Amino acid sequence: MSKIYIAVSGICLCLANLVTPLMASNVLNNAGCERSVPQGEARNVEDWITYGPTLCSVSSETGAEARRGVNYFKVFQGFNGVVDYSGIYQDCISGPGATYTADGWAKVVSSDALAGQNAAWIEVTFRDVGGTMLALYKSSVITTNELETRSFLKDSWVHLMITNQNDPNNFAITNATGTLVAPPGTAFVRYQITFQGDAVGSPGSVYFDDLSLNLTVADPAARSGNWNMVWHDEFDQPDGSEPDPTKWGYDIGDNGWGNNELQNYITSTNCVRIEDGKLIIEARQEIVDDTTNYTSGRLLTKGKCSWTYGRIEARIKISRSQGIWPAFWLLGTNMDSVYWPACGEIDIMENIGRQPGIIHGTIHGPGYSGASGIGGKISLPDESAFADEFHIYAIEWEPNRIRWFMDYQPYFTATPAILPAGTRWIFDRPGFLLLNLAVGGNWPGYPNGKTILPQRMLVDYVRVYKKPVPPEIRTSAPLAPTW
Ligand SMILES: [Ca+2]
Ligand SMILES: [Ca+2]
Repeated sequence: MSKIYIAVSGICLCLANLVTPLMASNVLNNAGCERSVPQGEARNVEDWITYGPTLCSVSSETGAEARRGVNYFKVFQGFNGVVDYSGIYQDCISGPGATYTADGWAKVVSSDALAGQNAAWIEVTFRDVGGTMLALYKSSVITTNELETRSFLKDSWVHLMITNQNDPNNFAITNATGTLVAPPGTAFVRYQITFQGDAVGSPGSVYFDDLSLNLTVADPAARSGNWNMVWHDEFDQPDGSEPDPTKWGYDIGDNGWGNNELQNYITSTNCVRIEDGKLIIEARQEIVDDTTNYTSGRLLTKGKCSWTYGRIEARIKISRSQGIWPAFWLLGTNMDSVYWPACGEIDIMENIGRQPGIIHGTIHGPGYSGASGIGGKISLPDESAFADEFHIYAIEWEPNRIRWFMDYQPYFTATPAILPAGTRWIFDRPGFLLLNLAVGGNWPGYPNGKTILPQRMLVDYVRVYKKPVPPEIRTSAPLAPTW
């Protein structure tokens, strides 16, 4: 590369101030209804799709009634004189063989208790790429009879387990199980809250909070469903090889890359090589004539491969130590004409050595770059170091939305709505991938007496997926009745 450009990453301006703990592999977004939804704003529940009669039937509420946090979902009927259904749902990519457990919490308050023939439940359905239901699991159904017999207590949160498997053709319960299995043909899984309103407009509402759909299977192929893998590198060349030159080029040099970094990026297999089916990027320290020099590697797909939208993931075992800065990220392909940050930057994974238990995901663009980048972060449940194990770092990038995942756990969502006033969403054009291991820099700080070198970042694979086309499952899948 002859052109020097500013590569960057800055401290996240974290919208979620707290590190998201990985408590379980809950694949739902906004599962506790906590994120930025104005009170009572019907049919606008972040990350959830609302359905039902046009009369307000789903809302996000704020108040002491919440089981956890300050917000919860409130669902009620459409009062339109016919039996109708309202609620919320969320679709998550899945694939045959994936298994889940699912549950949620519900509450009926005496002051607005379910009446008449109204009923509510939670269900999980596995669907093919066209939205057709292949398997159906439901919780017990909350009815007025259940309330009267006190099998469902009023005025307290009740745990609803999704354990009744139903025949998807006639909705009859076939068996009870805690394990929800995606059948052959599954493209996505839908977690849905349903309120069945009767034909006479009976009153009553049900609150929901702390919803979960927990992925329990370990097979990555099942998790990615039938998304089409459009590009990948498994790094399975012989030990000591350079990475595939048709996929990767090198950035080289010691110019500091705009962050006052210390390393000199080189092409030597000392710093970049294949070993045991992994890409190794190694940061090394060399002392020559009392001068400390650092060498490392920086790979990029610039000029070779680029993508707009899709799921982009890598399985990485990161480095550790003060002053070391591993990154897996994207830059816009128009960087040489519009420059950074106008080209846009999506940091899929960054870690700085002094925070061994925190991973950052961030976007940078005009008006929100460097230290003002917008992002989120996640830690492991026991706050152990990410360098201890391989983890899967991914984004799912769609028009007007990017979501970050660590081991399939979503932890941050960026949309145009969260950008600073007057700035633009620029993530609608192609980007190329970068993998690098920096030494020093404004954000991570610099190696000190505790820094251990060499350090390595091991990359088992990088994979890029596109959603099946058609259909776009979020918009075109019909809401199949399941009652
Ligand atoms: Ca909540
Ligand atoms: Ca591999």
